[in-house]
Amino acid sequence: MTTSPLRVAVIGAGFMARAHSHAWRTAPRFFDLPREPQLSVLVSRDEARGHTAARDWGWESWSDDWRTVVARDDIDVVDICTPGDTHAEIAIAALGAGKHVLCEKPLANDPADAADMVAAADAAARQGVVAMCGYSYRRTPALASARRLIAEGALGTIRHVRAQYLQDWLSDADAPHTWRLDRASAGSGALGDIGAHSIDTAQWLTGERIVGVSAHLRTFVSSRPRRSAEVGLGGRGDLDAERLPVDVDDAAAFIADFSGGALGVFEATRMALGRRNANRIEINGDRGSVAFDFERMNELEFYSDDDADDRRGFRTIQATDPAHPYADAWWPTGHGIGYEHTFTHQIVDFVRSIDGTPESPSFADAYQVQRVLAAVEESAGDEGRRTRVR
Ligand code: SOE
Repeated sequence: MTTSPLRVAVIGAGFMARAHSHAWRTAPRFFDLPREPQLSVLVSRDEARGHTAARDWGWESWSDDWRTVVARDDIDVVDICTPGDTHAEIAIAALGAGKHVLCEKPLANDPADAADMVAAADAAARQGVVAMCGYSYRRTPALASARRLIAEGALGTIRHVRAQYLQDWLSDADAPHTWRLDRASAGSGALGDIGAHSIDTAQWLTGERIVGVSAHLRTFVSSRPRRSAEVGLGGRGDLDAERLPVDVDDAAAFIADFSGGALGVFEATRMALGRRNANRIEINGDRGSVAFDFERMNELEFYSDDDADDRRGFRTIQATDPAHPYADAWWPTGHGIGYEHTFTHQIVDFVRSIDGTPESPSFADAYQVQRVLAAVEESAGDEGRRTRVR
């Protein structure tokens, strides 16, 4: 085992780069890692932002040129936290230069780019290089436990998958425009931004693939004020500012056929007032059910039909118990973890995959999600016609 530090470059200086920066710093402090991450360089096109982000988030240096950085001999990992339209170019260059790559979701903006990324990852894998996609919710202890229950057969044959990802940061028609509302940058709207998480989670939990969909997409607000300052999600734009067109979906709804015969119902929206980050999934089998809501991320609801007649009912499993994946590294039972911990767990798994544990989700797994997203768009463009995932 090598003990040399893992020299990391993060590309981006937004919300996700911040979450990843925190995770890179925290992971080695709470988990045993085969290699110690070194926060070498943060890359941002914006000088002021790059400087500040690098300083505040603990990076040794800042650069405005990702091409130079991914070619450097003293960088081992490239962590891509930029909008989707840049993922393929950066990832393919980094993998070609022999760097391990962690890439934010969705993998790309369309299946063609994602396929090119899979090819680059396959070629790099032959040299021992790892490529992983950042579907961070897989690292929620309660969901990882749900997966274990399903794999053990506790739910029996899966019949229903009911997934909703509900946010409300775009409910205000004057919330400012962002790259997440621009098709060229983001690929799609709620569908690719948050629906992609639900698709990944559902396929990963059940071990089944979505093979067909019937979908509707809706855009409720077709223009928004240009943002005057860098804000987080939502807020209110300047009403005197120029309005920019929104060319992505605000909401997506689709029915899905799973490879094992299960029936899925999916909904993704950033306009469900009062639902801030309700990433929910319920799965029903012929022996039991699980239900999860990220707004109560430390709990998992479980129903078992094997229970005695007078005990039947959903029980709430406390996923903070050390028996759950990742949980033993943190606080005493009941003390809870939050959103940022999922990213810390993602870094732990990524670093361990560099040391030989198979990466998950691989670029190939993320490509499958991309194909489902494409099928949803195709179906919605054809009035919801049932469409095969190709
Ligand atoms: C915005 O909808 C967003 O930041 C997503 O892009 C993330 O993937 C999700 O984790 C939280 O919400």
